[in-house]
Formats: sequence, structure tokens, C-alpha cells
Amino acid sequence: MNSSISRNEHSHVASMSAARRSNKDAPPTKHRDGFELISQQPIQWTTKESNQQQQQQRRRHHDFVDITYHVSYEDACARLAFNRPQILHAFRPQTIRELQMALELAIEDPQVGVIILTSNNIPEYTPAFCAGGDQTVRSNDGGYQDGTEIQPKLRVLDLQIQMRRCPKPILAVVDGYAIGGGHILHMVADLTLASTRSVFGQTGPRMGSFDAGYGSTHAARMIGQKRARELWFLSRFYDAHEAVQMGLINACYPIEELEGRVAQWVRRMVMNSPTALACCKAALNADEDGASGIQQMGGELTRLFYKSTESQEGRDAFLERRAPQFRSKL
Ligand code: S0N
Repeated sequence: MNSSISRNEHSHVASMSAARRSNKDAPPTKHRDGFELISQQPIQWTTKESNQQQQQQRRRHHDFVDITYHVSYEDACARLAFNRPQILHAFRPQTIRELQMALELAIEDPQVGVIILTSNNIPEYTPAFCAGGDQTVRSNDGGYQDGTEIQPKLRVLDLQIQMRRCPKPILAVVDGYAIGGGHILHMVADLTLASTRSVFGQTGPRMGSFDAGYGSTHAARMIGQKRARELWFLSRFYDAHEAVQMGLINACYPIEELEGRVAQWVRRMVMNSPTALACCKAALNADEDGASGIQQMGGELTRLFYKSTESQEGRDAFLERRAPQFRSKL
């Protein structure tokens, strides 16, 4: 597809209306979803800020050391990338703190619809998404300490919660090793696309660690109890095709194709209704997260309800010291 076509034109060719035909007897085809019409041109990362708020944000993410942060306003997405290629992007507390700040920036930015979590690979080093917690700063006092924590902490658990609570879809893009805590982060992301050269696995039981939270429970929801027990008890590694078959990732592509496919998946999601996506994510989480998941979904419902005249009448009546006149539309 011609790269000079604007985003609106991309949206139009793959929109629900453009995918409909006028003849009444056309046979059903899955291609009517318009997905293959969406451009695979690489995403262009924005270099200029259009307003003061964006300038302030950029100043904040210039301070990042262990990650990089980019935004594409053309394609309405943010890119958060591990940036420690010499140690396969293993994370220390500082890395996680930076990711938490970057995620907050992306959540708050109204021009961002989808968040990509990936890594910056360079030819000198083995490709990796993330090799988990940086074992050189694992302390004997129950957490990680790189000199930036008051007390050693398992800060990555807070990041996992933040990712679950993020109302925007998070797409993990894996190229290379996704191991240990790095593997858990891709599992906690909403979707995962990978290069065919990627390798997935948990190593905890082989090196004195485990994740009894999402790393275990969400794995079982995704790939089933037997496979999740295999993942942890044997601590074997799986290639990208096996990971697709197991339901651990959504799709894998040759590395040369990956960037274009990521662009295509992102473009389709940002064409879709953000409220519908946020509510689907909240519902899928609620099924697994108990009261905390229902609270999150309930929050989305309340937010929508506050926009209705019915809800506003309750507030206005209170402020005007009168009885409310509710008109039910149910
Ligand atoms: C991935 C492996 C198999 C690749 O092997 P290869 O190709 O031979 O490369 P290496 O030479 O081993 O690695 C290249 C350089 O990278 C360093 N490095 C790799 N991984 C780590 C790491 N995790 N920490 C620190 N450094 C790492 C190597 O040392 C090497 O550096 P140089 O060149 O200087 O020697 C292989 O690398 C491998 O097996 N790595 C270990 C992967 C692993 O076991 N990760 C899991 C660590 N634990 C966790 O992630 C738990 C974290 C977690 O999510 C969690 C959840 C709940 C509760 C607590 C936690 C928690 O945070 O602990």
C-alpha cells in the first residue's frame, strides 16, 4: 500500500462501511474484515511536539536511562522499550521505575490509543525482549536493590498490576529471549507478537525463584493447567511456533516482517472504539481478578454513567436542594 496515504484513508479502507458490499448474494469471506487492507508501513515516531504539555513530557522521558520512550501521533501509539542489550535487557529497580513512569505518560496522553512494550536490540548482542530480574542486584533481603530503593523490593509486581489496570491495550513485541520475569511481562501484556527467532520460558525453579501471582495463575488461564505446570516444573524453553500453538503468544513473523505486522495490528486497534476496548479489557480481567477486577470494570461503568443526564440530575438536585426527577431510559 502507498505510504503517502493518510491515517484517515487507512481507516477508511479497513472500516466497517468500506468492507461491505452492495450485492446481496456474496459468499461469506473472512477477508471482509478488511484487516489485510491495513498498511504495514513501519510506524513513524514523532519527533516534534505540537504543544507545551508534550514538550514537558518529552523533557521527562529524556531522563530515562534503562528504557526509551517514543510516541507516534500519526498512529496514536506509544513505544516503551527495554534498553539494556548487553545483559539481554534484564531489569533492575530503576528499569521498572522508568517503565512505570512511561506507562503513566502513555495512559495520560489522550493521543495514545495503544501501548507497545518491546526492547531495543542491536547486532552486537543476542536479541532479547527481557531476561527477567537482574541477578547482579538481587539482594539477600527479599528483593532487588540497585542503590535506588530505600529497601529491597519486588517492584515488578507493581508494574504487572499497572499493566492490568491500564485501560489501553498493551502489545508486547518480542524479539529474542523472553525469560523469567521478562516472560511474565509479555504474558501480562494484552497481546504478544514475536519474531520467529524468539524463545520463551520460565527459569525460577532452576535458579531459586518463582512467581506465584500472574506468572502462575495467568499462565494457566492462557495455556491450561497441564502446560502451565510444565512451563514452571520443567523450566523448559519454547520456540515461537510452539508458543503460538500453546496460546502463549498471538502470532509470530520472520524478523524482517515483524515491524510491519506490529504496525498493522496497532493501526487496527486504534481504528476501533477505545471505550469498547477498555471495557473488553476490564471484563477479561474481572473474570480473573475477583473483586479488584470487578472494581476496575465498575469504575469504567461509573465513568460512563457520570456522563449521562440521569446521573447528572442526581448531582444537580443535591446541589439545588430539590428532589431529583429521574427519567429512566432502561
Ligand atoms: C537467556 C540465556 C539462556 C541466554 O544465554 P546466552 O545466550 O548464553 O547469554 P548469556 O551469556 O547467559 O547472557 C548474556 C549476558 O547477559 C547477562 N544476563 C542474562 N540474564 C541475566 C539476568 N537475568 N540478570 C543479570 N544478567 C543477565 C549474562 O550474565 C551475560 O552477561 P556477561 O556477558 O556480562 O556475562 C541466559 O542468559 C539465562 O539463562 N539468563 C538468566 C535468565 C533468568 O534466569 N531469568 C530469570 C531471573 N528471575 C526473574 O526474572 C524473576 C523475576 C520476577 O518476575 C519476579 C516475579 C515474582 C516475584 C519475584 C520476582 C523477581 O523479580 O525476582
